[in-house]
Amino acid sequence: GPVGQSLPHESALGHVTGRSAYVDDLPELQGTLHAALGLSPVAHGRLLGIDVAALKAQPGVVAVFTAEDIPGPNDCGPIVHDDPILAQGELRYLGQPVFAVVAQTRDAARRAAALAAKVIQHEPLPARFSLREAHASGEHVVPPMRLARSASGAGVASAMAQAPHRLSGQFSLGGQEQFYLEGQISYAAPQDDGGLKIWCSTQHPSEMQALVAHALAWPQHQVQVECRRMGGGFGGKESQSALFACVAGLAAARLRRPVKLRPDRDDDMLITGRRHGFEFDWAVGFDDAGRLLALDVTLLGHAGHSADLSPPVMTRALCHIDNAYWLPEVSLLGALPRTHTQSNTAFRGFGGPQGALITEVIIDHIARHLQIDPLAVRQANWYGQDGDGERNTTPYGQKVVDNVMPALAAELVEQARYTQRRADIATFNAHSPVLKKGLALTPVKFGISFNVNHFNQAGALVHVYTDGTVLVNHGGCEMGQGLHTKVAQVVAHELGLELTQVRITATDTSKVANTSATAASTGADLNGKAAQDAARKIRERLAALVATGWGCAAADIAFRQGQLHGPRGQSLSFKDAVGQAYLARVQLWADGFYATPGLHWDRQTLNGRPFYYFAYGAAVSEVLLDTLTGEWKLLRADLLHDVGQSLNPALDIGQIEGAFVQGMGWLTTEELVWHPQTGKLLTHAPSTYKIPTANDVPEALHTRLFANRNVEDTIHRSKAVGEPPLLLAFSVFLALRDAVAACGAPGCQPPLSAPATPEALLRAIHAVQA
Ligand code: MTE
Ligand code: LUZ
Ligand code: MOS
Repeated sequence: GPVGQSLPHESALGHVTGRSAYVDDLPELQGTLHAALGLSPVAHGRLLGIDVAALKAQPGVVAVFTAEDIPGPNDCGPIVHDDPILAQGELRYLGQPVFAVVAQTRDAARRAAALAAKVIQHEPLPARFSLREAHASGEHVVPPMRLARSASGAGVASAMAQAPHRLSGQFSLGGQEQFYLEGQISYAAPQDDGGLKIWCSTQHPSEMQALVAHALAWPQHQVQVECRRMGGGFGGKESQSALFACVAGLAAARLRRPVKLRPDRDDDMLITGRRHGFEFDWAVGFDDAGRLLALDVTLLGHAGHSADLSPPVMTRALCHIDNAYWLPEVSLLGALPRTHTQSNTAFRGFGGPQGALITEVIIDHIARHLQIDPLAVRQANWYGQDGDGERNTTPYGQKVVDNVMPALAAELVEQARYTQRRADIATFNAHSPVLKKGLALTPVKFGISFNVNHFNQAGALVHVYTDGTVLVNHGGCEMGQGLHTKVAQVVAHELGLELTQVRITATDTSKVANTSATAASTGADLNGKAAQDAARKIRERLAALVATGWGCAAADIAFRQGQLHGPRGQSLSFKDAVGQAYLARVQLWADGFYATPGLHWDRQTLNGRPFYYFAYGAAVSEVLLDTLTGEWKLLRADLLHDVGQSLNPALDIGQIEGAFVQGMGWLTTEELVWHPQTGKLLTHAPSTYKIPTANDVPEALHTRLFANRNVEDTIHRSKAVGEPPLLLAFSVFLALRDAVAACGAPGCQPPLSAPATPEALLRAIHAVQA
């Protein structure tokens, strides 16, 4: 059957021919108006008034909306309700939407909105941009969180004091812009019965429905949200599509005209948040083999002006500090300082990459201090196997029951010829004063499930028509990752059909209700199971009907290659079975539901089983660094990643390679710069913010799937793939640190922060050469 095959993405042809329609490609309804947002010109201020009359006098302007025009609560925040749709009373960051202009054309709306600095009357207030300063003054979006565990019972301080070696330091890690190719967009159209339909580029249609209804003070059943596909989300459309949906919805409802809101790239980047940058203070105690005896880390995550998803992001960071390692004594403080900047949000990995990276950086310090290969330190610290007593319990109390990390890493060491290349690089560096090479192997262990328990549910609808063709609708959103293809494969498999017999339709709140965000990499796990549940109901009904005729048990009927097969060689086409079922008045459509079993989580103590299972991986990267310019090249990368039993190897390899390159961008070229006085984000376009391009993909990129099968009963024993491989890019960052270290004396510690831009690399090179 189609499950496990490398079938093409359902929209592959549409994507390459340009036929795939995104929201802005939909034919515009007659009378469509266009909205644009007027943005705060200051990072912090008292909002005294808006010269609405001046805006209304601009050519083409039809209406202007401010916070006062919102009938319901002025809030589009996902968890803590502290996110105004339009500024009210206070200006909280430079770029915050303050008013919306609706005009005959997008150009007219944008020209009027560009008068923001002139029409917004305000009194400036002192602004805060520094994470450390905000933390020191106790300004947090939610109270700090603590996670501590002491296997000995004596506590981290005592383990630290007794450790044979100690190191401590600070580490600074930048944020990252999602840079979805299709920007934020919402198109809202009033319906004849007083309802509203919104086409929205979002990972979370149900949340958009709820928040628009909330802002309009309407019942939810009056708002319908649809998303056929996104041109990328990467977490940026999990919560932050809401402001655009609410403004378009408000304008359409008030004007009774269709209204489209599509900010341009610069405004999108000035308005929305991104991956949290972090600052770390760390201290570690270890033995002669580099075993981690005590770890104490303070994590400051850059929340920005509001909470948004920062609390669960920090929770995931704290729950990934361990990465693949047994940490007997650990004490963590996670704080989310509030600053006058964009509110940071979900981005592929959701805090997990930030938490795991600090431990990998600490391990690199330990190895250089002891002058042993960092790989040996990693190997000395792997979690144990099931049955190894406490050595496989995470700091948050979950058991690691399927630790394939040692075996996976060993396989990669062989495949990448790590040991040989380590020796070759040492020889190369000894004879090359200007060009230096670096090598690193880093592991990934990533927990799969939303760490907010109730989000781990999904629903689906499967319709079988009288000609035997199948239409599927489910709660997950397609953002390029191939979710619809995987769900269609699952349904085709259950019914014994070819993939071409199964179509998937747009995600739509009027079909499947109360869905979760397509996020936390759980799309196929959750919606695949829900769709399987629905397809099985139909299969069982068909089997029961046909079994009666054949005088056999329903369970003895197999669905294969478009046929139903009986135990005595009988067969009937799926289409004919469906025809008979219709005439016999058997229901040919069904709903399906799934809730991940076995999860429990105590949000106060940060203890429990937040994850259904773990996904594993490892990467080896080799870089060549020009120590005079700080320029470098990734020469070769070997990726070995665990997707369990793959639903679709081609899609999974695409996700692994895409995530690796995206992670490499985060840690090397993508640098966010805010003006130190005004707080204006200066890097708000591709001209100043450098994402990776095809040229950055190494010529030698070897990606393999680790032969494994999920120990948990996931959909066809597969594992989630969306986020975990982003962490494979740690190997690039640490290979660069390795190359810089080759410029100094043995045991030197390059002071390399992330992103490792050429400037940062040069600074680190000069520091170790001094
Ligand atoms: N792949 C593409 N092409 N585009 C995206 O926006 N988002 C990533 C990942 N892969 C993304 C992607 C993120 S952040 C997540 S959480 C998962 O896809 C979500 O989809 P899934 O749960 O179906 O894997
Ligand atoms: N938790 C999580 C979440 O682990 N991943 C997510 O994407 C998420 N989103 C919202 C709330 N909790
Ligand atoms: Mo992905 S950050 O969970 O949308």
